[in-house]
Amino acid sequence: MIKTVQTKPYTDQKMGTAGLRRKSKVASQENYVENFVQSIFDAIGGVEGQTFILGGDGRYYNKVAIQKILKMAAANGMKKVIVGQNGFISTPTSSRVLLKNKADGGFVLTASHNPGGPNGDFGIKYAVSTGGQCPTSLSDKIYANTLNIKEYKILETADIDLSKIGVQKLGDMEIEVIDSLQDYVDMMENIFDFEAIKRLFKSGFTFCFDAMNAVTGPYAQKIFEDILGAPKGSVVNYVPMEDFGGLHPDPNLIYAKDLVNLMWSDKAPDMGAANDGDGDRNMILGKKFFVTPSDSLAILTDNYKLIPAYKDGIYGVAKSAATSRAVGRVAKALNIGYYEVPTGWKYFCNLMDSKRITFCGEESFGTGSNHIREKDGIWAILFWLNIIAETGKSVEEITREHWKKYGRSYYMRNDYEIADAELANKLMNDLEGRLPSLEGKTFGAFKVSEAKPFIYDDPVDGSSTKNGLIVYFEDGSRIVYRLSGTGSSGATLRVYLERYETKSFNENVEKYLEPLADVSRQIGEITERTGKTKADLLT
Ligand code: G16
Repeated sequence: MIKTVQTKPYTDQKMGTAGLRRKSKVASQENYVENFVQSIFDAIGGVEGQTFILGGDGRYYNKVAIQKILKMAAANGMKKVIVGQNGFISTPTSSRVLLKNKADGGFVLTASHNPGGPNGDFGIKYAVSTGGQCPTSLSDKIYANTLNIKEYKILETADIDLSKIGVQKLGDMEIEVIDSLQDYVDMMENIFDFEAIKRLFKSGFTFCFDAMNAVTGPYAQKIFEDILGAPKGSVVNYVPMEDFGGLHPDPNLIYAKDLVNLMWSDKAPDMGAANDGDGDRNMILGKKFFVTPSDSLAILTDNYKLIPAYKDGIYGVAKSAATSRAVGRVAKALNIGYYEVPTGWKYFCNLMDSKRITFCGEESFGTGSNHIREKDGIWAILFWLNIIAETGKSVEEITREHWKKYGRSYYMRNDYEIADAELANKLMNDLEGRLPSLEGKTFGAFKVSEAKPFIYDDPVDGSSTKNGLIVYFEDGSRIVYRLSGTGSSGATLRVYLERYETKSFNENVEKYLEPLADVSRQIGEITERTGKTKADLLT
């Protein structure tokens, strides 16, 4: 029976950089998920006759929310929902399944790289029919709906069994439970040279993939171990858990600690890699060697000819403004299009749809191509394995050769956790006001050449977005300031530092960037306003 439930609005359901992310305790309040989902259905003019994709990264509250969404979809007249078996689907796979089935939309229940569990975070990523996250114009409409919502519709029925592959009915709606792994594997086989990678593993190449107890474990075991022949045990932390076994599933040098320790030990395999909660982020490591995501994007782009799916040519490449400019140098050398966009994968999607770019990436450990409309962690790792298989060179050799050819962008992100979001907003607003007065001023060894907000005019839909503030220096260095859009409480001030070198390659990145970090605190008045003399997290 369809039930119309009276509800009261929540005022905090505005989406951030990638959907809605909140503490699990907040998201599990009465009608919280229901309000948000009904607001989406209403914002797109109802979902009657539509098909959606549904699944999540397996974190706490996924199971409950999936059942709610299925029952609401049925009550709102949806025709069909395609669900990952047991409710699991990675973000890249969801985008793939959405595009393949020409579906109208999709939900991935995840807070991405944020911790999970009752005391962790929960989230909902909402994608539209293009396979990418919903545009800002639509998320604004959804937010307005959440502020005015009075009722939602839900089917009163028992929970649905999502363990068996196949089709079942919920009221008049069809639910198809799929093996999302197979779909994803087929796609990867069509992009990369699996035979070459198999030969690489056969020759004794060693590898460790840390799934961080999150959604990509089963994908990784199947692809790397079962199909490509990496030795059993190469994939670790492969069982998805509701709280990620206490891990913070963010693939960086700080949170993927066990993998980092292994790669810096005498037992290090030839390559190490990790993904995040929902499988769209990646980290690449060699023996005692870290590849920054910015360099990784540049290296993949420079080697596109080695990959079967791209060997005949690529359109162009894009990066977020905060990402280092390494890939810009490659784009120039290859004479392909090059774009800088605000932070957020959705900004790449128009460029992909209009065939302006093939590859894109961000400093926040996201890399991808136009095979889907999300970043793709396993794709990036397979790309590296394919390059290694073709060149016979190690992760470190490939990266050092790249620096030799193009010079090196020394790059780091400094994060300051600021509990009082108001204080953080004021810091940014005041800094923006001071930008014009900075031009021509000298801070230590750095003279400001230009200082301005980053403004992106989308060449496809004509929209204009402001995201972050950039200070350029005469020696080619840069500082970018912006507030994170993926936190669940307070604010995180991100300060991105970049210096460019063509000759001697100083190995201690943190030390080399320290003078610029000092300047960033001075210019941003960070210490004065927050009391912090150094960042809480360096990545
Ligand atoms: C999300 C977006 C990314 C973006 C990142 C930035 O990643 O999908 O495009 O780069 O957020 O986060 P912040 O605003 O905190 O810097 P994910 O992996 O969390 O979905």
